[in-house]
Amino acid sequence: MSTLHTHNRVAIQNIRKQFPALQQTVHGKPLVYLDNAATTQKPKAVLNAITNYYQHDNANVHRGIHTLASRATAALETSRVAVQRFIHATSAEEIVFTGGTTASINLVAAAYGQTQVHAGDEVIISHMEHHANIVPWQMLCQAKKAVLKVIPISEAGTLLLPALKKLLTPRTKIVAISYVSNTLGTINPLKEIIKQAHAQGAIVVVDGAQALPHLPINVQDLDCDFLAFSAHKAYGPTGVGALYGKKALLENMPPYQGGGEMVQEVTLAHTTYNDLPYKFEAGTPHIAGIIAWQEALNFITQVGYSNIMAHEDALHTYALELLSSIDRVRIVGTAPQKISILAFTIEGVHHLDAGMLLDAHGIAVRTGHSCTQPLMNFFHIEGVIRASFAIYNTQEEVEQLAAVVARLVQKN
Ligand code: C6P
Repeated sequence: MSTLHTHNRVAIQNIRKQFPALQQTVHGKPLVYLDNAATTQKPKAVLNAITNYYQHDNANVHRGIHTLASRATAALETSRVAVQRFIHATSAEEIVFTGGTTASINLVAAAYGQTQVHAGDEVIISHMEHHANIVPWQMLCQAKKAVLKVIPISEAGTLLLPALKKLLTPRTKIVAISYVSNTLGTINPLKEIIKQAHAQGAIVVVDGAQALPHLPINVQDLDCDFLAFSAHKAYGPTGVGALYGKKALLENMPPYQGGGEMVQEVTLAHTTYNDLPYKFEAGTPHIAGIIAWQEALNFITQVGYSNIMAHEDALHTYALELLSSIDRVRIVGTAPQKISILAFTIEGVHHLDAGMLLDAHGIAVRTGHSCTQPLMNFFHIEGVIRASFAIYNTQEEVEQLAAVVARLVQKN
C-alpha cells in the first residue's frame, strides 16, 4: 500500500494521540481497534466535555431559572444547532434528541405509523437492514395489519433496485432503508430510492447509523423525510442520537412518549403538548452526552470527511488485498460503492474462534451476525468476522490483522 494514498502518517499519529483508549495494551499487545462500526473510540475533547458538564454545569435542562440550569440548557441547545448544521437540516426544530438510531426508528414507527399506516397499507424495507430497521416495522405492520415487503439483494450485497419499482404501490406508506449497511459496507443509492418512493406518495426513513462516521450528509439534498442516527458510531458518546424529520411531518405526528418536558399544560383531565422538538423529548435527556456530541462533530469537521474517506478507503483496499490473498478467506459484501467495513468468513474456522484468537493478539473485531440475521440467512452463514476502520487506524494494524488471520488458516 502506498503511503501516498493514506492521510499523512504524522497527521494520523497526531489524531491517535487524541484518543486515550487507543494508548492501551490488551493481553500484553498494543490495542488494534477494528470494531469501529460497533462504536468508535472517543477523542479527549468529547471526554473533557462530559467531565466538564458534570463538574461545572450539572443541572436539568429547560426547567430551572438558576445559573447552572441556564448554562446546561444553553449548551444542550447549542448542540442541537450543531447537529442541525452538520446534516444541513432547515431548522433546529427538526432535530429531536433520542437515545440513538434504534430509539429514533422506533419513534417514527410508533408515532408516524400510529396515524398514517392502516390495514392493507405497505411498508418496504430491504434484506440488508440492521435489526433496528426491521423489528419496529414488523411490530407496526403486525399491529396495523399492514404488509411488510422486502427489497431483495444481490450476491455482491447490493440492492436489486428494479425490484423496488415493482414493490412500490399506491398502498406503500413508508420505505425504511439504511444509507450504509453495517455488515456489508454497501452504500445504497438513496437519492434514487427516495425519488421513486416519493413518486408513489411514500415517505422515506433513512437509517443513517453507519453513514454519519464516513459520509457528509445533507438531508435537504437527499430529500429524505426522516433520518435516524447515533453519536457513538461517529466519535461521540453512547446513549445519544437524533431523529431528523421534516417539520411538517413532525408537526402532524402525535407524541411518542408522555411525561415531563413534552407538555404545555396538564390537568387531570387533559394535556396540551409542547412545540417541536420538545413534543418528542419526554423526560430528562442524556444532557452530558448531547453536549459532548458537538465536540465529536467538531472533530469530524476539523479532520474533514474528504480526509476520513481517503484514508479509510486506502486501509479498506489494502485489507481487502491482503485478506483476499489468504486461502479459505471469503469476503462477504463486494459492492462497488462501499465504506470501510470488511466482513469475511474463514472456511473451516468458526467466527467466534477467530475473534478470540484475534483478541489474544490485541485485535478487536466484531464476530457474529452483526444484528443482521436475515442477511446471514441470505448468505447461508451463521456469522462473519467484521473489521471496520476509522480515521485513527493504520497500515500496520491492517498488516497485523492479516498476519493473524493467515496464521490461523495455516494452523487449521
Ligand atoms: N450497529 C454494529 O456493530 P444504536 O445501537 O441504536 O446506536 O444503533 C443501531 C444500529 C442501527 N442501524 C445500523 C445500520 C447499525 O449499524 C446499528 C448499530 C452496531 O453494527 C451495533 S449492533
